[in-house]
Amino acid sequence: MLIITSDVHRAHHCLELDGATLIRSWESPERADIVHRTLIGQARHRFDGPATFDVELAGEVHDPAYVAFLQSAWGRWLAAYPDTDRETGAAMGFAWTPARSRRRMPSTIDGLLGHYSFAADCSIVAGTWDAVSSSAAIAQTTARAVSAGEPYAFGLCRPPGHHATIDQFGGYCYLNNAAIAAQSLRNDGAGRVAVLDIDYHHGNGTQDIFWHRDDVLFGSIHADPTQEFPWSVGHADEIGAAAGSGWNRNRPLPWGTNIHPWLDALDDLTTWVTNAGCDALVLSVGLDTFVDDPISRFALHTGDYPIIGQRLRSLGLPTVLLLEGGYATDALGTNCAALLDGFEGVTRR
Ligand code: Q9C
Ligand code: ZN
Repeated sequence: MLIITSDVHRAHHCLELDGATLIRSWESPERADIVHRTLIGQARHRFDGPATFDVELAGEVHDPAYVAFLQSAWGRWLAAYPDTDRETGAAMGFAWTPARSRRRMPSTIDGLLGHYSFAADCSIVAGTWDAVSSSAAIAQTTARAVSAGEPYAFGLCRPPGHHATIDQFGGYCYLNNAAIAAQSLRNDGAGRVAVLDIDYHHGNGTQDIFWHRDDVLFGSIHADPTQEFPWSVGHADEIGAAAGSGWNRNRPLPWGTNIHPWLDALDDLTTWVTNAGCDALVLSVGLDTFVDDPISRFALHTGDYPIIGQRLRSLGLPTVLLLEGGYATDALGTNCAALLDGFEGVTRR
C-alpha cells in the first residue's frame, strides 16, 4: 500500500486537562512513530512524503478565518505573554461561549482560544501549526494519489482531525483531515464521496462540515454520546439538514461494545454507502475501539481489525484511509497493520 507520512508531527505534543491537572496528552508523537515503524517492518508498503499545505483547500471545508487563526495563534500567545517558555509553554482556551449567547468575535488571544475551540484537551504549542498543516497536507496528498489512480492509500496523519469543526478545534484535532481528503476527491472529479468514521469517538467535526451537503455523505460508529466525548452530538437521529438531509448516519453504541454489534453497525453503514452510489471513500481510521485503550471503553481485539479492513475493502471504492485516534500506543502499530492487512487481503499468521 502507498503510505504518506512525515516526521514534522513530532514537534507537536500538547497538554490536556485530566481532572484539574494538566498532563502530557495521550495524543503523543510516539503514536505516529510506532505506526510508521510497524508498517516499515511489513516490507510490502511504499512510502512518500506530503506535498506542501494547501490553505485554499483547507478554506473550502473550514472558515478561512479559523485557519488563519490557527496559523497565528502561537505568535499571538507569545506577543500577549512574552514570558512563556518557548519549549514547554502551551496556549489553551479556558472559557467557552455560554449557551444561548451570541457567538461574537473576541479581540484578545484568550477570548479567541475559547471562541475557536470546544474542549480543554487541546493546547497550542510552538510546533502545533507545522504539525497540523503537515497532517492536513498528508491527507490531501493521500487523496490526490487516489484521484490519480492508486486504488487506495493510507495517510499517517498526526494530529488527528475528525473532531475539528468548521471553526473549532478540540478532541486533539485542529484541521479536519478527512474532510480535506473528501473535498480534494470532489475537486478532482468524484461526484459523491462517502466518509466512514470508525474511531471510538463521534466525528462531530466531519458531521458539522458536511451537514448541509449531499455530495459528501458521513457515517459514523462510535460510543454513545450520552456517555462519551464529544457529548451532545453523534445521536442516531442526526441525519443532516437541507440538501444534506438523509446524508448523515450515526450508529452510537454503549460502553463495553464488542465486535458483534459493532460489525452489525458497520454492515448497516456499508449497505447505506453501496445504495448511495459513491465514487470514492474516505475512512477515518481510529483504533481507540481496542479493548486496552486507556481512555476508551469498547472491547475490540487485534484479531477483529483484519475483518473490519476486509469489509471496508469489499465496498470496492477508491479509498483514502487516514489515521485518527488510538491511545494504546504499544499496540497501535500492530492494530493498524492488522486493519491494513485485512483491507489488502493479506493473510495474517
Ligand atoms: N482527559 C480522538 O480520538 N478527550 N480524539 C479526553 C481526557 C477526548 C479523542 C480527555 C478524547 C478525544 C481523535
Ligand atoms: Zn477517538
